[in-house]
Amino acid sequence: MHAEKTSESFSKTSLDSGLIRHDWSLSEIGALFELPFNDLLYRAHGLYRRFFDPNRVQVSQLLSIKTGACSEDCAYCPQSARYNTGLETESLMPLDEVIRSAREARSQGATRFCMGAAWRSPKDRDIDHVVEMVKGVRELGMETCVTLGMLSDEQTRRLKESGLDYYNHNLDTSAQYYSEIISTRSYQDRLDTLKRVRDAGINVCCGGIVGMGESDDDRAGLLMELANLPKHPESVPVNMLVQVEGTPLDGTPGLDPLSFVRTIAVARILMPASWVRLSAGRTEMSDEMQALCFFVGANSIFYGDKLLTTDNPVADSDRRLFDRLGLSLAETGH
Ligand code: SAM
Ligand code: DTB
Ligand code: SF4
Repeated sequence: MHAEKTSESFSKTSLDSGLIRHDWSLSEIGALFELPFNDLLYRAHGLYRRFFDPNRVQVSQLLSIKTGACSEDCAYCPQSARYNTGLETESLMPLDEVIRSAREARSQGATRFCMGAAWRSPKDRDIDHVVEMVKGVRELGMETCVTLGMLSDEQTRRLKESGLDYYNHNLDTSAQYYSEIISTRSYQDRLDTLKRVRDAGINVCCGGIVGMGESDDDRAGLLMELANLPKHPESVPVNMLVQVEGTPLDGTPGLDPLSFVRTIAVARILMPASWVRLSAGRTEMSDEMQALCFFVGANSIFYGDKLLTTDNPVADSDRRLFDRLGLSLAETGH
């Protein structure tokens, strides 16, 4: 697969600023979710075409640079020290291993390398190491993203200075449902970190997880929070819960695949110029379901056989899927 810059004519000149709104109400979003399926698909796809080439998908690769033993209690997460998931913990990965992994990801077609650490928040000396990783990956000509938990002003400034392109920090769910999932940090803590990242001039990658037993209103509420941020996140990862044995959410009844497709479609309508990523959970999705997600506006995926600690479709099967759907690789050009 061959990466090409997304054409300006798709991403900029046809941009109709009236379609970029930050004042969505829950009832308006609820009404979108309740549209007849075909009407929703038609609306999302039409808007998608105004902002993007619908046949190009951006590809990011993840690497866990510090694994497990996390102090937080996120009920979905295999890396929390509170749950017995059998995960092997690993301390911060040496720089040369990170660079080797990024080089390998680049050779497979990934254009962005996302490094994740199982921290509540990094220590200042951790940032020294992450800065070196960001610089090294950038030297390979890849976009960089890190997800390290909550940041202080000074840490955010240092990451910006290192040349970091994106910071991933998810809201995870609606403000209402949040306390069912996490008790060790608040929704406001997350919004504060997002504001720091935005104010520092780093691109924001922010989304959430569905399939955690939340209601339709909660999915609408999550998308409302994202769309009503002062600026839409440049990247919006929509994760389907990966159920991991030992976590409190293991055994949660699965979400109807068509409700997942609806969530992607509504995300596309609310944030028409953002890159919407079909993120965790693809190993449980059929090719047909993923094809529908690409149709309604998903235009980014995680590539490679591992997410952070759980499985992802192998690169070969994604290449076959892209070929069958006539999709090719895009770069975001932010
Ligand atoms: N520890 C940092 C934090 O929480 O901000 C960064 C890493 S954390 C693993 C990054 C994100 O991965 C979480 O916010 C969550 O949205 C997602 N995630 C974690 N476990 C998941 C799971 N089992 N299924 C789907 N998404 C998951
Ligand atoms: C995001 O929204 N999803 C990614 C990335 N951002 C860091 C993480 C998914 C993790 C899935 C569970 C695991 O592999 O540990
Ligand atoms: Fe820790 Fe992040 Fe997992 Fe929460 S999501 S337990 S903060 S690694």
